[in-house]
Amino acid sequence: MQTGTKVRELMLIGGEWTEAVNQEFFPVENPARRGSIIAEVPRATEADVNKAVEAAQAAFESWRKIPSRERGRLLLKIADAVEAQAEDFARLLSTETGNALRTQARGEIKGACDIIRYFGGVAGELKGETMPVENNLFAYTQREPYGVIGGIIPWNAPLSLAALKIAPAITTGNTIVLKAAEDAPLTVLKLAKVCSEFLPPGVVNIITGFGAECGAPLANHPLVQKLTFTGSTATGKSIMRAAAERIIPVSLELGGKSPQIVYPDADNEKVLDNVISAMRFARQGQSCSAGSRLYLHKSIFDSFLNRLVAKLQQLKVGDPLDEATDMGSIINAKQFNKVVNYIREGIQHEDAELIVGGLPPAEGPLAEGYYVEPTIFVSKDDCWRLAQEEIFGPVMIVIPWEDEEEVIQMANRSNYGLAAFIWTNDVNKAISTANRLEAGWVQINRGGGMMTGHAYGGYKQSGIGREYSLESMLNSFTQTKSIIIDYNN
Ligand code: TXE
Repeated sequence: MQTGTKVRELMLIGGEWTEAVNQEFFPVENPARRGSIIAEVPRATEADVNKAVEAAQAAFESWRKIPSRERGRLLLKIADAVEAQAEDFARLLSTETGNALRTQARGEIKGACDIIRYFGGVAGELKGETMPVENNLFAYTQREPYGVIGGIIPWNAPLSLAALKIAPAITTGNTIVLKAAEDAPLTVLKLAKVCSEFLPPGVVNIITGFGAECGAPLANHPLVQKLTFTGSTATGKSIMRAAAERIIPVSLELGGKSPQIVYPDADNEKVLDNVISAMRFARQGQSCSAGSRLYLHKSIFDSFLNRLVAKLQQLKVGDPLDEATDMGSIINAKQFNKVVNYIREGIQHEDAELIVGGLPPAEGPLAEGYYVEPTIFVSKDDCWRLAQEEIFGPVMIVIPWEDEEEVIQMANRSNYGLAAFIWTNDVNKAISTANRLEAGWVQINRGGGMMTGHAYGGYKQSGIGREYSLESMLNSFTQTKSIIIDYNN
C-alpha cells in the first residue's frame, strides 16, 4: 500500500493484514542515510495487542491438535519459500538495519532458514518418558504446549531472532504473538507474509510498535502463557517482572561483554581473523555475543595488536548494499550517540589509549549515515565503564595479561556471562580455561556465530534459558504433564 512516496506496511493479526486500531503509523529509517524514510509501519498499542493475543488464543486449540510432524512440515515449506526470496530478504534487511549485504545480511537469511528447518525437522521429537513404578501402575509424561507465546525481539538480527522465536514455539503446538523491533520491522513483516501463505490464521501474529506502548501490554497480557525475549538487560528485567506478576515462565536472551583470551602460542593469521569475527566487527559490534574484551598475553602483545590494527584499517566501512563493503552503519541515532559517547569517554580516560578508529567524521560520505569505524582502546584497567558495559558498537578494549589465574579472574569479572573465546593450541589449557569461565557459550579457536542445534544462552545477567537446540525447544516451549494409570481394574 502506498501513501505518497512512502510504502505503508500492515501487521498480521488473525490472518488479516491490518493497520493499528488508532490508525497511526511510524517511520522506518534507513540508517545508512540519515533521515531517509523507507517505509511506515502501524503503531500498535494495547488495543492491537489484545486483538493479536485473542486471535492467537482462538487458533490454539485446533493448531495443537495438528500432528507435530505436520506442523513441522509447514515450517519446512516456510523455509523453502524464504530461501526462494533470499536476495530480496537480504536487501531489505540490509536497508533497514545498516548491516552489510555481503558480509552479514545474506548470511542472516541463510541462518534463519536453517533455524526454521531445524525446528521443523525436530518436530517429531516431542517425546515423553515412561518410568518403572509399582506393580499395576503405568506412569508416563507428555510434552504439551503452553498456549499463546509472547515474543519480543530487537533489531540487530531481526530475521534470525524472529525465526528463533516463531519456529520452536509453533512446532511444539503453541501459537505466537511476536512484536518486531521498532527499528527493524520490515524483514519480520516479510516473513509474516510467508507465514500467512502456509499457516492457519492466528497461529503467527506479527505486530509492530514501541516498547512501552506495545511490548509492555504484550508482556502483561493475561492470556499470554509464556514470554520469550531478546534485548537489553534493563528491558529483560521489566519482562521478568511482568512474568512474575502472573507466575508464567520467561526466557531471556540479554546482553554481554564477552572476553577473548589469547594465549602466547596463538599469534597467527587465523587467530587474528577469528578475533575480528568474534568481535562481530562486520556487524558493527551489534551482537550480544561480541568478544569485546580482548585479553592479549604480554609476550605477543605488540606484534598481535599491530597486525590486528592493520587488518581493521583494511575493512571498508560504508554503504551496506555495496558489494565491496565489509561494515555498514549503526542502527539508529540513539545507538550511534551511545557508541560515540563511549568513545569520547575512552579518549578522555587517563589510563586508556586510542589505537585505531575513534570519533566518527563530522563531514564526508561516512557522515551521511550512522557509521563508526572499528575502534580499539588499550588499557591495563578492565574495571572502567568501557571494559564493563555493553557498548553494542565496533569498540574493543584490549588488556594485557601475564598470569593465567589472573586473566581468568578478569574474564569472569563481569555481570554478564554470555560468550567467551579462547585462543590456544594447547588443548589442556583450552579445556581447563573453558571449564572455569562463567559463560553459557564458549568457543575454542573459533570466532563464528551460533550453531543451530547447539544450545546458546547466558549465565549471570546475560539471561535465562537456552535457544537454538532441541533441548531448549522442549524446555522453553513445552510443559510436562505426568500421568499415572492404575490398570489393576
Ligand atoms: O533494547 P531494548 P534497545 C542492548 C544493547 C543496546 C541496548 C538498547 O546494549 O545498546 O540494549 O537497545 C522492546 N516492555 N541490546 O533499546 O529496549 C523494544 O521495543 C516490553 C542487546 O533496542 O531491550 C524491542 O522490541 N518490550 C540485545 C525490544 O524490547 C519492550 C539486542 C528490545 O529493546 C519494553 C538489542 C518494555 N518496557 C539491544 N521496552 C541482545 N541481547 O543482543 C522495550 N521493549
